[in-house]
Order: sequence, then C-alpha cells, then structure tokens
Amino acid sequence: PTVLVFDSGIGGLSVYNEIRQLMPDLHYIYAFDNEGFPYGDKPEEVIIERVCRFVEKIDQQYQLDIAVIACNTASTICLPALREKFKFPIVGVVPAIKPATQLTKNKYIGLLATKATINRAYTADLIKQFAVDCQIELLGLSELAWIAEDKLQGQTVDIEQLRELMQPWLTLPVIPDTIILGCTHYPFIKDELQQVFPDSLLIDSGVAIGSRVAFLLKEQLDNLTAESQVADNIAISSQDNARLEKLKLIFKEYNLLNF
Ligand code: DGN
Repeated sequence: PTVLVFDSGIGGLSVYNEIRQLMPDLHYIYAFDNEGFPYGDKPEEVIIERVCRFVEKIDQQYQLDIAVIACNTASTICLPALREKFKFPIVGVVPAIKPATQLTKNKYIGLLATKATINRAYTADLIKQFAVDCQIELLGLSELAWIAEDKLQGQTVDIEQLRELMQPWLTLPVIPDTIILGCTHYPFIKDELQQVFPDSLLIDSGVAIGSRVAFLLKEQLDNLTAESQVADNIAISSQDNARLEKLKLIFKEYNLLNF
C-alpha cells in the first residue's frame, strides 16, 4: 500500500518515523508544502485549498491508499474537505488532549501548538469533549516550528531562547504536569523542551497515529506477501530552494529517496 504523509514542513517526519517503525514495508511518500511553510499564520481557506491541491496531485501520480495529514495546523481545519474529496482514508494528527487527561495527575495540562491550532474551534471542541475535569493552559507560538526545522538542519537549539518563549508558563504558580506537543515539529525539540520543563511529561500523537494507520490498512497488510514489490520511499516538496540541499541529506537518513 502507498501511504502519503503530509506536512507544511519537515515536522511530519516525526509522525512518518512512528508509522514506519510499525510498518517498515509499506510504500511511503513524504510530501511537504515548503512553499507555504509556516501554516501557523495562514488563513484557513488558503490552507484548505493548498492541502487539497497537494494531495490531489500526489494521488493522481501515485494512487494513494491512505493519507496522513501530519500537521495539527492543517488537520484541525482540512479534514472535512479532504474526506469529501477523496475516497481513501484520511488520518488527521490533532493535539493529544484525550491521552493527556488520562496521564495528568494534578489535572493541569499545557497545550503547546501553533497560534492557529490554539485558536481553532476544533481544538476548543476537543477540550470541551475530553478535558472537562482538567484545567488547560494554551500557548500558541510561531517560533517553535522554525526552531525545530533549524535543528533538523544542524543548528543547535538555544535553550535560553526557549526559556524566553516559555516565560508565560515558567512564571505560573504551578506548572502543568503534562504538556501536549500539539505540532508535529515539536517532538524534534523534545529533549530541549524537557530541559525547560524537567518535571513535566511531554506527549505527542505519533504512536497513536501509527496504530491508527495499521488498523485502517489491516486488510492490505494481511495480504502483503514476501514477494510484494515495494517501490522506493520518496520525498516531494512544493518548491525548490536552497534549504532543500541540506534536507536531502536528512531524507536519506529517513530512507526517503528520489527527492
Ligand atoms: N507541523 C505543523 C503542525 O503540526 O501544526 C505546523 C508547522 C507550521 O506550519 N507552522
């Protein structure tokens, strides 16, 4: 089966990693809209239009069996439009609010995401549905996704800058014991965020998404044979630019070729 993992940037690689660990023999296409990155500051209609167009183009070329929108900012707005347009299953990645409510001990949760994800009605609904008995602190930041992209390209993360950005939480009388990484870029700076919040549990949606994809592809997976020929995994971007040169090396590490 052919699996598309889509993000605005390279954050979705954190989700791709989890899925591929579970199902190494599928055909993966990692596609990212680097021309539109970051999505966090874009109007909703623009994101819906870009994501639908991108997925359509890739489906025409590769006949997808499933698409994972490995971007919270896009998933919290695009899923209805995508599900209407395409017949194959669409898996969204949205903030792990439900798991957080099961893990928190002091019923105090932090949600870290892009400003757009923080402001979405979808996110408010998740909170209303699952976190009624918890208090939730929301923090929307534009900078963190960039910091994660830069780290993947070899730059060291400036912990002092992270501390500055986290001031709204570091000055709280009590810090949430469970912090949701509500953007797929953030698992890449988890170690650094853990240094800033040493006593909090940091969680993301990656593993749950892997299981969801396995569940949806169950029939096809059962029919996979040793002879099933799998084409190379590939990475596709919307724009060629200087940043891509470095990315090519990263993609090799992720077993993504033909870039
Ligand atoms: N990786 C995306 C997310 O999960 O929301 C957002 C990155 C961005 O476009 N700012």
